[in-house]
Amino acid sequence: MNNCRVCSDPIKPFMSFGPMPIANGFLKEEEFATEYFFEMAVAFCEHCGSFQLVEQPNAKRMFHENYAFFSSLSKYMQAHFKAYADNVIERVFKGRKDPFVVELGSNDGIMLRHFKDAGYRHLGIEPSENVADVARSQGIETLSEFFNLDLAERLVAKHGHADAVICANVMCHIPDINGVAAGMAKLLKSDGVLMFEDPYLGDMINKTSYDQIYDEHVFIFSATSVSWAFGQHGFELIDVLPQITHGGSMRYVLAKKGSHAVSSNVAALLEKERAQGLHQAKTYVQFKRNCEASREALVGLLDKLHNEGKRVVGYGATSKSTTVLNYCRIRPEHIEFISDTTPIKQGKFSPGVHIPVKPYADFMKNPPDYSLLFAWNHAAEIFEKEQAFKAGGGKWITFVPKVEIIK
Ligand code: JHZ
Ligand code: SAH
Ligand code: ZN
Repeated sequence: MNNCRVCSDPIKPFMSFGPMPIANGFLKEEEFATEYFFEMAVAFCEHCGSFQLVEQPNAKRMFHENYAFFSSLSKYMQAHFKAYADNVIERVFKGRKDPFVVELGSNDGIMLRHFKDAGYRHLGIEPSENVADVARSQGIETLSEFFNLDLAERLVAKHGHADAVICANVMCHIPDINGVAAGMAKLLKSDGVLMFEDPYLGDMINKTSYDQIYDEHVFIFSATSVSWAFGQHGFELIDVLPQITHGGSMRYVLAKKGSHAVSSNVAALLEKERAQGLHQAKTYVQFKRNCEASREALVGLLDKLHNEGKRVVGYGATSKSTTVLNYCRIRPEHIEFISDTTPIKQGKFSPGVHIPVKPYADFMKNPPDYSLLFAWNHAAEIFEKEQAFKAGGGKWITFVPKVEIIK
């Protein structure tokens, strides 16, 4: 029996994606034999509305000195995090004397650099040493530790309380959400603000974007579940701001109960989630069916192209692609290689199914007939860059919201 990480009620999985490797565990041939797998099953808690993995691998297996995801590789995400930093400065810092901001999962400093450049007191908490080193080399204050209640207490003793705690694509990675929320309550000033954004459950359900589910994403949040989880620790949701990043995200703004005015956006979103049925088990039964249909369509298309002798290459060795490749059991005969701009992924093999990952230059040199867009969340940026591929007769395949060859 498993219990909900938020409210402790018993939970049971409604679906399993099968054995999964570490999503960012790109590996060498000699490491194939000892590759780690876990059973990737998901559950929905009807009591508090949280969507979560049943089992998550240990954090140190995922986040370490060879972490493969570097935030700053997307130009669009750079612009997004400049706007996020501006939003924090405008909303929280105005009228405060010498404000202090802490960011969890600050990675290579993509957001924190704007606070540093503007001369604000800042601190990044980033356990993956290699990405943290990139930030440190640019003068961005960064501590390589996992955030938890104990660290929150040490931070207060050393730096005092924070005016703002911010994160993006981090909160949904941490299994001990009650420890983190208690840590936030310790770390923030009584009128401090917590802002975080993560892939949004409503979008994942609408788009059947099941590839948001992988080892790192222990939760897929909704306003309902965030409000429940943080409500237990004296917080209330004071605003919600939808984002288009990562295929549909939500930025949650929280503060200690009664300290800030609550926007009408909150009640409106909670109502919208009920109307969408995010609180009902039957929504997830349908989601499972949609995932199965998506898998069948993608495998059918790749088999057909393979039989026709077409060359297919994957675009973007994303974390998400690990779920798609392993759940659909896609093999190297379907996809020649995956093109990716991240040096640490290149020359290695994709987790589980072992498709070679090659530098972007290889895609340019010998463009395939079809390119399977694993980085579909970056489609606008990629299509702008790849006009020559299309002009030369190349075709894009996507699988979100449905499997299709893009006309
Ligand atoms: P991208 C990661 O997810 C992991 P991933 C993590 N769990 C999370 O939540 C989000 O990030 C924030 C490459 N690329 O952003 C670079 C190109 O090759 O979709 C990356 O390897 N060419 C923390 O891994 C990958 O694609 C390009 O033009 O799913 C993109 O990964 C562009 C734009 C990207 O995140
Ligand atoms: N915020 C960036 C990076 C997201 S990647 C962006 O949106 O692009 C997720 C990051 O969270 C990783 O760099 C990982 O090392 C970090 N992380 C994981 N667990 C953490 C924890 N308990 N505390 C702080 N950071 C954590
Ligand atoms: Zn629960």
